[in-house]
Amino acid sequence: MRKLVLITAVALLAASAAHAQLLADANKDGKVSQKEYQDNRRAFLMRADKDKDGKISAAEWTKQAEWVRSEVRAQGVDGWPTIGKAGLFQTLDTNKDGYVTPAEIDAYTGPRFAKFDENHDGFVTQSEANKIERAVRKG
Ligand SMILES: [Ca+2]
Ligand SMILES: [Ca+2]
Ligand SMILES: [Ca+2]
Repeated sequence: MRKLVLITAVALLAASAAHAQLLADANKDGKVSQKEYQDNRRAFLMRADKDKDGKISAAEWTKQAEWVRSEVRAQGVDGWPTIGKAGLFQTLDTNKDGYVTPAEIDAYTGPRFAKFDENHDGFVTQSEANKIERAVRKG
C-alpha cells in the first residue's frame, strides 16, 4: 500500500518517463479510463488538504510536495527534484485565489488525459503510454 502511494505520487507529479509507465501500470490490463485517471489524480492531490477544508493552500501544497520528494528520493527514483514544483500549483489554481480545488484538478487532468488518449477511445493503453514515455524522454 505504501509503495502504491509512492508510485502514484511519481505518476502524478513528476514530469518524467515514470509518469507514462505508471499510468499504464495503474490498471492490470494496461488500459486506464478517463475516470480512473481523474479519480486517481484528484484523490492523490487532495491528500495534501490536511485541514480538510476541501481545497489545497500553497502551504499545504509545499508541505505535501516536500514529503513526496523525500519519500521518492529515499526510493532512489529518478526525477525527484522536479516533483511538486511550484509551477504546477500555479497552473492548477486557474482562478488564482491561492487554492487548488477538486474542480480545478479535474479541469487540468481532463485535457491531459485526452492528449494521452491518441485514438480517442476513452482509454489510455500501454502502447499509447509508451509513446508518451518516448516523447517525454526526447524532451
Ligand atoms: Ca486545505
Ligand atoms: Ca483556485
Ligand atoms: Ca486510446
